[in-house]
Amino acid sequence: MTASRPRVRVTMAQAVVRFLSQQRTARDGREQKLFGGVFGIFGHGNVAGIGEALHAERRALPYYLARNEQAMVHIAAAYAKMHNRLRALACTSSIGPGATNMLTGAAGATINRVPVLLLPGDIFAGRRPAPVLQQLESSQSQELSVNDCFKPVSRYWDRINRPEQIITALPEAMRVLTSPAETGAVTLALPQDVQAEAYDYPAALFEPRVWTIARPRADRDRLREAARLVHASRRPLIVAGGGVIYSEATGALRRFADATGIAVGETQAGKGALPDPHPLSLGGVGATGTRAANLLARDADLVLVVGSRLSDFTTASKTAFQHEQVRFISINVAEFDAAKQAALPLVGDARAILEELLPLVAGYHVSAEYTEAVAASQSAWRAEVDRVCAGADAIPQSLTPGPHQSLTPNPQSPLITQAQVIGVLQDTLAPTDVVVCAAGSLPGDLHKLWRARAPKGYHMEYGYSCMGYEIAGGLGVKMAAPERNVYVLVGDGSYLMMAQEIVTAVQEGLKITIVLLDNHGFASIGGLSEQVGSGGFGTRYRYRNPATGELDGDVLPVDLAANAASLGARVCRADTLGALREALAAAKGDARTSVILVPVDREARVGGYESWWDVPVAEVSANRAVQDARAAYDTARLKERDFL
Ligand SMILES: Cc1ncc(C[n+]2csc(CCOP(=O)(O)OP(=O)(O)O)c2C)c(N)n1
Ligand SMILES: [Mg+2]
Repeated sequence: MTASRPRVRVTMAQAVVRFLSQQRTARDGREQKLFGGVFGIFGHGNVAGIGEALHAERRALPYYLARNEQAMVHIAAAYAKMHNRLRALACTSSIGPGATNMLTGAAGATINRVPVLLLPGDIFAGRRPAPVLQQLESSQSQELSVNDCFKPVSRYWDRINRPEQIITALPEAMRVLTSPAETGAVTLALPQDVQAEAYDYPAALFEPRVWTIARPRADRDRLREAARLVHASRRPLIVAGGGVIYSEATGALRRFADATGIAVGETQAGKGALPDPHPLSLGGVGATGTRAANLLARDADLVLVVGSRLSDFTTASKTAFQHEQVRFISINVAEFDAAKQAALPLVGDARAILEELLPLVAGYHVSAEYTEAVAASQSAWRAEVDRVCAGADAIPQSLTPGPHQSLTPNPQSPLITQAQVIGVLQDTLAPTDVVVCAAGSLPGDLHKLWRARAPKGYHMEYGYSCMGYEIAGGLGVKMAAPERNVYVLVGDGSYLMMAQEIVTAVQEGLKITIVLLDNHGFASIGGLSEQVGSGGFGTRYRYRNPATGELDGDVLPVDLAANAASLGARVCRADTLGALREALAAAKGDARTSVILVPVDREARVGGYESWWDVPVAEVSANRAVQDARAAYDTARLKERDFL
């Protein structure tokens, strides 16, 4: 009987590519192709197998060349995030360094719970020519390769040692990729000899297949218990995470907040869950939160968490919630996340559960006093944002000018502050525009100051906060939403880690606008270093004059504008807010990718607001500043709670 079922003789790599081109996802009756394409960098580990297959199928599954394998995984992660995890990109690499370059991206995707499919080449399954170029050898096992490093950073990992293994491996890989609860990096290591091997695959493997994304509902008894907790609460707070946005639950959240009067604080991934302006929107919550959100969090007796992993930044290292009897209800598609902080777990889809909970809390509304307090703290916070964005915290520039003053053309006039730049962007950008960011001092400043006016306008990678994500991430966002203007906000440190994908933007005709905030160093970590008593050690650049051999200031003879121009970007420099506005207008009117270099003051930081972050300080040290920092740390840590 089996013999009569149609079979197709293709190589393993051809089978993988054909299969991927036929996968679709559907949610709420809307269907789309799962894979928007494949990014890749070829080497001997994938050029003949996957490379040949992609060439043959290039119309069904477009191929894109990137500059660095880490970056291509960031591109894929940003693409999937922008598509609310309904679409993805695959990434193919050679064996060895090409593969391990993808590890950082894989970890980032898994931690952020966004789907990326990684197809690293692998050493010969047949082993005959071993050790091949770039092969890791082990005296204990011939089974090991560098691709084993992907295991802890992948939600599904497999190595295809025989061509027929993909018949079961590929559906499993798709199940995990398209599961909102399990998704992350999925790695299929493809030995280079097996990629090229032919097999009689069942034709059914290449039929179109639709993966429906369900909206699972919560347990009824738990829902009733949750409603009881809401009814009994006097000072509740909603913490909205990325799950609200992925589930397209922003409308349901707004209806829930409007009906109950409960105010909403947002995590980094959840920013825009209750778009600004809204009378119950408190902005960011936690270590980089607003005073408005953090004061309400401090006194909340009930916290309704929706779609959040409750990272240390969200909980201010478990100091954010100080009410003695505080209870948590956690709506999350992953049971693992829903159970955190001893929450009453409502496991399932954010939108479905908010909709089901709403009628059960009918008749409940917070007190008039609560509503007034929220309104007052919201307007006080708005005033504070305006004050900070107007440059109120600007202080005279503190750079020690080196011999390269030409790079700091106007050392007499004070540098503008990062907060002022954020203020200009806030005024200039349309609600549908997207800001993309990941690491440095920008994420904290944006979490506090940015008013997200639409759910997909704020794209922050803050699960891994990976320096170098920004420009690559901007490309992924642009590929997912070509109709939007994409603004990448990046510090000089992050830029120098991974600027090369500007070339990929130029190659693909993808327009992004990169606002490069240059403060000559790692200002965020510099601030942290000062806080822990180490005086900013190792976080400033230093310039050793080759003529004298002496250290000579901390402005390097490095021209980031020329660097960006050399990569093909249209570049301009903005030293003043007026110049920044002009540069943004010019960038908008130009079809090319632009880099706007903005020198900013390193020391003019946006402060913290009723928040803390647990970074342990040396318990013993000869340094007085460290001793003082440790004493302050010991006091602050007393606020850390165990939620059992
Ligand atoms: C890949 C990576 N390495 C190290 C870090 C730790 N880190 C966080 S922010 C930062 C400095 C970022 O410098 P820059 O981009 O110039 O931003 P700034 O702090 O000056 O605002 C470092 C080293 C990180 N987040 N990611
Ligand atoms: Mg910097």
